[in-house]
Amino acid sequence: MYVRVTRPEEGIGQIQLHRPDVLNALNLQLMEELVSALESMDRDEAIRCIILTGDRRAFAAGADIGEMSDATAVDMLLRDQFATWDRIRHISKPIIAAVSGYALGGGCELAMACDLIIASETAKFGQPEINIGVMPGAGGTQRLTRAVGKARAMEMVLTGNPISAEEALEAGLINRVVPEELLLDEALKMAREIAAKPPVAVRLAKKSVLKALDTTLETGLAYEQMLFYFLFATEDQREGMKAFLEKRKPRFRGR
Ligand code: CO8
Repeated sequence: MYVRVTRPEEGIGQIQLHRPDVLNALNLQLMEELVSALESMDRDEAIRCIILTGDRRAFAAGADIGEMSDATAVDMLLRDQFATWDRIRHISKPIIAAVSGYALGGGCELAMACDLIIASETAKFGQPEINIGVMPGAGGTQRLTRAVGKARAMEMVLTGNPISAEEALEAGLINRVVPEELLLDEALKMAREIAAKPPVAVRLAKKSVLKALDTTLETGLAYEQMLFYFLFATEDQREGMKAFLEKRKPRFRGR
């Protein structure tokens, strides 16, 4: 197994990439295991937020170069690895990437496919594919550009040079930077906070924010309004607003 699945606390699922010999290079098997684990947590009502992490040296140093080096275009097409990657987009629960060390190529793209990124001071984010004769293929030209803007994305993709955690923070790619030893604590803290919120509202709010990256303002606003109305069909809306008025803590049930 190349992923380790745990439940560090009630309501929180954690997946650790575990191919340390090759800096968690993302081969076909690892990706399949990862996406299956994400989907199984997505189906599990007891889990409300997911943490995805690597180890101290690497979140992931990219797709497995050995696995791709001899492939032809037709091999790649038939392998259709992106079908697996695309399944990550359909995970409805928030995923927090806790990144230490290298997040390069597919590793950076994987972090960007998550909803929030917390990095240790040692993290490095980059799209070095240009150095091995290709270009990003799993969102590196699209999500990165949306996150950091054209100037910085263009520089990262064309030079292949990585940026530090501090630079990534300043560019708006990630949410926060913490000392390495506090990385998982900080991810857990954020996950705990999200896990305490009403799950249906969390799920639809995630969907709506992602929609903003994908559509016009008019369509996005209409989409947001529909989801907002829908939440008035939930018990948690009643409970949340009633609790506020009664000056007590709400008890959300995910219904
Ligand atoms: N693939 C396979 N093996 C890798 C990878 C990788 N991406 N990265 C590191 N490794 C292996 C090394 O070969 C080495 O193995 P061994 O010990 O057997 O020689 C081991 O991990 C340790 O690596 P290094 O000795 O190189 O460690 P250093 O600390 O000297 O360097 C670096 C670390 C800078 C991260 C360096 O390993 C490196 O440059 N790695 C490659 C980074 C890269 O180019 N990533 C992009 C890959 S392409 C990609 O991600 C495209 C994504 C498209 C979507 C995916 C679906 C197809």
